Amino acid sequence: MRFPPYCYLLLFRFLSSSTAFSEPPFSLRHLPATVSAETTAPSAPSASAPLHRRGRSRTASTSTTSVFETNPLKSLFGNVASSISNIQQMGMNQQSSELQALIAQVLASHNIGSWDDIRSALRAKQTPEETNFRDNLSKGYGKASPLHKLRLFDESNDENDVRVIFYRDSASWCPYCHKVWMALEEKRIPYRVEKINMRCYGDKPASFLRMQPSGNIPVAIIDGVTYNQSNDIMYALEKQFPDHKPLIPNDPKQRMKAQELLRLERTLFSAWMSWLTSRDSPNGRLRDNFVSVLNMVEAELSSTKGGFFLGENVSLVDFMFMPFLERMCASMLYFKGFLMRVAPGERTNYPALNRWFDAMDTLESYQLTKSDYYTHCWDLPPQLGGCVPEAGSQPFQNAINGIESGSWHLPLSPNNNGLEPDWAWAGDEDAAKREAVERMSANHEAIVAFASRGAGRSGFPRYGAPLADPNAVSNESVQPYVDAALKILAQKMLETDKNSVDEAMKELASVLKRAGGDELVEDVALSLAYLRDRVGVPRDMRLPAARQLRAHLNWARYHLMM
Ligand SMILES: N[C@@H](CCC(=O)N[C@@H](CS)C(=O)NCC(=O)O)C(=O)O
Ligand SMILES: *[C@@H]1O[C@H](CO)[C@@H](O)[C@H](O)[C@H]1NC(C)=O
Ligand SMILES: *[C@@H]1O[C@H](CO)[C@@H](O)[C@H](O)[C@H]1NC(C)=O
Ligand SMILES: *[C@@H]1O[C@H](CO)[C@@H](O)[C@H](O)[C@H]1NC(C)=O
Ligand SMILES: *[C@@H]1O[C@H](CO)[C@@H](O)[C@H](O)[C@H]1NC(C)=O
Repeated sequence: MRFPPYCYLLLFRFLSSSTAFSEPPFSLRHLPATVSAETTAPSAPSASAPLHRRGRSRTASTSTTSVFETNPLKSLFGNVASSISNIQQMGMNQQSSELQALIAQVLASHNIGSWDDIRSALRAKQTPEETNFRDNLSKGYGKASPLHKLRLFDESNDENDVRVIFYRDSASWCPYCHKVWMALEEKRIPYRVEKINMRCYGDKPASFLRMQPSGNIPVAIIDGVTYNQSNDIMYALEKQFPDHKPLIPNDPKQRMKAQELLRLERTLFSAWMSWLTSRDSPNGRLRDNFVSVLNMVEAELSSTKGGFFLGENVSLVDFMFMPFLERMCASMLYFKGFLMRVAPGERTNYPALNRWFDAMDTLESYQLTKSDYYTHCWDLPPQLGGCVPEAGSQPFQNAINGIESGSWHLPLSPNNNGLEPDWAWAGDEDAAKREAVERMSANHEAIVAFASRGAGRSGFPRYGAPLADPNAVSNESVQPYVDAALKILAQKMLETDKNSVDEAMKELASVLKRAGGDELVEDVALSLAYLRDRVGVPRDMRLPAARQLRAHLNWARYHLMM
């Protein structure tokens, strides 16, 4: 069975939308959405955004909270309590500035300062590599990051050496961009990045459409020549950069083998697509077909010496398989309950495949581009026009969506309870928290405005990706409170004295509740959930940092709503 290229299915579906761009929080570009795990766990990502305020039931109340009454630190800010009753009689502006003064007092009483203070505290804990991150980013140096716009690798290159402009998708969702990105990094070819939206979450600049009328990504301009297909780009890089690490073997026998494996890759792709996008027949024909092709891949990998498809050296074949195998691991588990990659030490029918994943995990070129299951399970359906969940997959969906305890709740369970291996190479828990605080504090204004869409309005027109809503309207009135909650959260991620930070969050809740009732507290909590569901990997941060941030956002919501 032949399938149209991945992503291709929806090509014409969103052609007519045209809207203004929205500001992205973490990266300097768009923040398209991923998902919600909030309301009911949707059995499959649907086009409706689970989390926006319209239709939500609200219970307005200004009653005193018991938390406030029983707060052990009450005396510390007793004057806060007494001033609140007056606030309710004030005009809107005065009310919010009074409230903000009270919140400032809460923060000050727990030694929580400005975002600049948070960055100083972060700096004191960073490793030298972390401290240089932003500086190297602007120069194009250091370990690769999705935030690089210019990539020079190190001082041996300067801007005049750049011969490649690489157009890839803003959200790092597109598998065809993924393989080109890894090849550029593995070969250490200097390049410049232009981020282009996919149709399912935004619009494309006219200048890009003039160059590539189909709108498809990736595109690369190499020495002034435009290449508009991922494979053409990969082969052009091999040809035009002979002094860089070769990804195509010289040996004719190995070349033949590579051709054969690339055909197998397409066969696997088709088997995956067929099953993922349909309900299997009662006799499990689609599953059987997928498993039999996967077994062929397993056999190939178990017959090579060394971790990669062609043996000890990584090649183009590995980079062609990787984007799809990564997406298979995520989607087959989520939609079909079919586990391909296991946690270290677990039994599997695919030991060679698991060794290959481990080998790929050692490559910086892969580490940089690696996504997580959650991001993929919500980025695939809009690209494919839907994926079909099968009976029995619900528990896996819950675990991936962060609903299961320990998946996005503190303390985090290792390897998400065995379903998704941790990224040991990304450092320990504290490193993960520092990464999350670094990304938040570097772009806090945009992040706060973005999160506060959770208490605002959804936009028009809508886009295909669930919760990608570039025209959504942020609720400005909750922004100062969301900002305060995120500062407390950042402090918690850096802090050793956790009790004080927990108290700070409870006191914030009390003050908000006194002044604005349950509705205000709920709006702040909704904003935090909105952000939680839209942390994308690798676009915003790596998986360990994303899990920490998602779990700390849940911690904050818990203390607010308690
Ligand atoms: N055969 C093309 C396929 C590229 C492709 O299908 N790209 C998709 C994204 S994965 C695309 O740009 N779709 C338009 C869009 O989503 O905006 C290649 O290998 O480069
Ligand atoms: C910054 O880049 C230089 C040059 O590549 C490198 O020596 C240094 O380790 C990098 N620092 C970080 C934080 O990556
Ligand atoms: C790529 O460019 C060629 C030549 O300009 C054009 O014919 C083709 O339609 C383009 N392909 C895509 C996918 O845009
Ligand atoms: C792997 O790459 C190294 C370094 O480029 C090379 O010396 C070696 O011969 C390669 N191995 C194989 C099996 O091609
Ligand atoms: C913004 O949030 C405030 C505070 O909760 C709420 O009263 C108001 O209705 C919200 N505005 C919009 C446009 O949703």
